[in-house]
Amino acid sequence: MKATVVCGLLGSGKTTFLMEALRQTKERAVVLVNDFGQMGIDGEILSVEGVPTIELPSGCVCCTLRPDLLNTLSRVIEGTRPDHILIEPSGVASPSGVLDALNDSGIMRISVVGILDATEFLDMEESGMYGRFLLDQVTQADVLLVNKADLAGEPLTSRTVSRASALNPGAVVLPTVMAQLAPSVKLPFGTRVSPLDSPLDLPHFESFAVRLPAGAGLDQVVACFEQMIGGAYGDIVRAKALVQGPSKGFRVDLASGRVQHSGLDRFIDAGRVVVIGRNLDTDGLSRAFSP
Ligand SMILES: Nc1nc2c(ncn2[C@@H]2O[C@H](COP(=O)(O)OP(=O)(O)OP(=O)(O)O)[C@@H](O)[C@H]2O)c(=O)[nH]1
Ligand SMILES: [Mg+2]
Repeated sequence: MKATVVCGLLGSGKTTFLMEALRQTKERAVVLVNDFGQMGIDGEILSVEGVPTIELPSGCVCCTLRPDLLNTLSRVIEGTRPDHILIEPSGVASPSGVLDALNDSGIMRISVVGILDATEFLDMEESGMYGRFLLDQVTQADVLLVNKADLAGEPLTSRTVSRASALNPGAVVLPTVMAQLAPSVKLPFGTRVSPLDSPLDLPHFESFAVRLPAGAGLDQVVACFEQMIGGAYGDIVRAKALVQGPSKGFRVDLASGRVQHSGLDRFIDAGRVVVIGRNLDTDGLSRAFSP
């Protein structure tokens, strides 16, 4: 049995990578996903691919949820015995913390995919805003995807690839669009010793989550997310929603400072919105998404 840990900051493209990887694989796979925020969204998006997906409760798998991660792993290992366990920690988990927890799981073959958002990685590093936490995202990866190359453009993507290679000379570093790896790129699997010598400071964000009222439309959610980019409702770094349209569900994302939406080719269980950031105007958000 082997495990892949897919790391990256909020909205960098972790779920996008998993969807493509799951489409390509013929292995018996199970996904463990740990969304930031009280209402999971990624689990439902991933289950569209027909792969068993287990949502870990809200919290961080590298610290407070460590026992939940280990219990879930042992249930999966003893129960369905898949070939491959793919883990998407939340965008505020430290890869070292997750690897440290995996050390106790008995899984010997582990690969870490790190996803960097090419539109913002260099600015973030220069600002020092995430300190050692950001460095950990880069240095623990076996394969680093410098993602969103289409949005960043060639010069910025190349500079980000160079910087990532300098920070982690042992990693395979590749520019990607939609976190898509060529099938010829094989992930390396090996044992990983615990890299944690001292705990990392994790970024702290607030989150707001709400069920959408029946009849809430895609246009309303998109408009509200657009206002967030303009500074409404607080300092928002990530927002995501599942919205039921007349004949199918839609996902709406605010990431990398832009709003995108796409159809899901199926109905969704319950429309919901999750907003992540600082200084959130929760009253304003409640009003914006009320009937
Ligand atoms: N244009 C563009 N959009 C991308 C790319 N990769 C991902 N996205 C979009 O970015 C948004 C966030 O992608 P996700 O895969 O959900 O990101 P994530 O890291 O799983 O997000 P969290 O789990 O919330 O931290 C979605 O709207 C994706 O379609 C890319 O290479 N180019
Ligand atoms: Mg995700």
